[in-house]
Amino acid sequence: MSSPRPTTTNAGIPVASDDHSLTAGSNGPILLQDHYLIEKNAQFNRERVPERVVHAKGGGAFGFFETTEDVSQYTKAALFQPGAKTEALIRFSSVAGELGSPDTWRDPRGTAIKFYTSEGNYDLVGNNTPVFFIRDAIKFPDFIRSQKRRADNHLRDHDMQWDFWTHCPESAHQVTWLMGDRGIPKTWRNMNLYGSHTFMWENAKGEKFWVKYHFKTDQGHDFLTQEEADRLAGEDSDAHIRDLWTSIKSGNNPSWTLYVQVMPIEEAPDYRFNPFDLTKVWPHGDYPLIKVGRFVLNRNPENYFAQIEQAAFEPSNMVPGIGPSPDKMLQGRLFSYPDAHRYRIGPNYMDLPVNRPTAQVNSYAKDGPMRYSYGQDPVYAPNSYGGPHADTTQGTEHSPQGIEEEVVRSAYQLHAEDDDFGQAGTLVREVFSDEERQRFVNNVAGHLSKGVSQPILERALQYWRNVDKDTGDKIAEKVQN
Ligand code: HDE
Repeated sequence: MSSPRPTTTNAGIPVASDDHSLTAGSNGPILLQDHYLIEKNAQFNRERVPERVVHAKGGGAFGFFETTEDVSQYTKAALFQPGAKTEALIRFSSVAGELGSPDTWRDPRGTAIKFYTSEGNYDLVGNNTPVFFIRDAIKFPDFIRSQKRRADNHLRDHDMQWDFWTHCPESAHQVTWLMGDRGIPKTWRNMNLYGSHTFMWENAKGEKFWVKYHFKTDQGHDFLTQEEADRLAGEDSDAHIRDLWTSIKSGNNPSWTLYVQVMPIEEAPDYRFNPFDLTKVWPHGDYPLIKVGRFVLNRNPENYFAQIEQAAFEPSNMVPGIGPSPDKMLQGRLFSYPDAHRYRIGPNYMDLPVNRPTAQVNSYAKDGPMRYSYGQDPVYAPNSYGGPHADTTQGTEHSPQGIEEEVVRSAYQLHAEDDDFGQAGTLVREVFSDEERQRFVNNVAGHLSKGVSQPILERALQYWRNVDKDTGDKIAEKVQN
C-alpha cells in the first residue's frame, strides 16, 4: 500500500514492511541483513533515560510570566521589570514516588519553573510548600532514602519515615504541612508555588535584598482527603497530569499571582530567627507580600519525553539581579542539579530545544556526546581574535553575608526565636481550622498506625506533643485505640 508518508529508517530510507521481518523462507530464521528490524529494537531498548532520583513522576506545561507591577527598586532582573513578558515552562511533580507512581500520594509537590529570559534562563525550582524537612544539604540523601524504599523488601516503610523525622526535629514544620490538607492537593492548579529558599535580589544601584517568592493560585486552594486520594490512586493514578492537560486543552488556562517578601539586608542578623533556615517561614506581619505579576499556563507539551522528561532545571541558573543566599540547602542544590542532568541526559543537555535559552549563548563549551550547536574559532579565552569576553560588571554572585568568616562546620547561628517546633505549633493552632485540625490528627494517626515500631511511635508522639500538647494527646489517643 502506498502512503503519503512512507515509513523510513532513522536515516530516512524507505522501509518495505511495518509488519514482517526479513527471514530465510516464511518459517526461517531472521536475517542480520534486516537492518531496520535491528535499528527498531535497539532503539526501543534505549528509550529511557534514568528517572530522576527524586521528583520522578510529574507533568508540565508552557506559558508566560508577566510583570504587572514595578519592583525595580528591588531587582534589576529584566524579567521583573514593569511590563516584561517572558516565556516559561513548569514541571510539577511528587517527590518520593517513581515514574509510574500515583499522583495522589501524600507528598510535597515540586514546582520547577524555567523562565526563558532575555538575559538567559532563570530556573526557580521550588515546592508547593514554603518550607522543607531539613536545613542542611548534607542530610538530603538520608532523608530521601528514608522516604523511598527499604533495601530488603523494596517496600516503602512508615517506620523508617518516622525514624528519620523524629531524629530530625527540624522536620516538624514541614511534616505538619504534609499531614495537613495541603499534603494532597486536589490538582496542581489548586496549590501555591513557592521558591521556598531565601534568595538575593539586587537593584540597578547595587543595593541587595533578601527575598522569598510566593505564587498564589488564582484557582483557589483545594485538596483531597486521605480517602479520596486512596481511591483515586487506584482509579486514575495520573489524575494530576490529566487535570492539567485537559484544562489547558479546553482553554481553561490556570494562573498564579506572584508576590515576594523583601527583607532589607541589615535586618537579617538580628531577626528573631535565622532568615536563611529553610524550615522557617517569614511571617507576613513582619514582611508583607508585595505583588509582582502573573504566571499563566496556556500550552501543553507536544512530546512528553522531549519536553518534560528531558527538561533540566537547576537552581544555579540565576540571571543578573538575582543571586543565592547563605541558605545551606540552596547552596547544596547549586551543585547537585547540573550534576544530575549530566548523568541522566548527558553533558550537552542544555542543547536540547526545551533547555536551550532563547537568549544568545556565547559560551566556550564545546564538543562532547550529542553536541548539536557549535561555535566558531577562537575556542579559547582570552584571545586576540574577537571571541566573547566576560563583562566584569555582571553577575549577582556575592552574597553580603558569610563570605568573610572563618570556615566552619556548624549549625546556623541561633537567633532569639530559633527552635524546631514553634512554627509547626503556630500552623496547627492558628492557621488550621477546627475541621482541618481534626483531619490532620486523623492523617497522622492513620500514618503512625501502619507499621511504626513501639520506640519510634513513642518518639513520634512526643514530637507531636512538642509541636502542640493538645494535638499530640489527641493523636496518641487515636493511635492507641
Ligand atoms: Fe531537589 N533535586 N534537591 N529540592 N528538586 C532534584 O534534580 C536536591 C530540594 C526539587 O521537575 C534532582 O534533575 C538536593 C528542595 C524539584 O525536573 C536532584 C537537595 C526543593 C525537583 C535534586 C534538594 C527541591 C528536584 C533529581 C538538598 C524545593 C524536580 C533529578 C540540598 C525548594 C525538578 C534532578 C524537575 C529534583 C537534588 C532539595 C525541589 C537529585 C541535593 C529544598 C521541584 O538533583
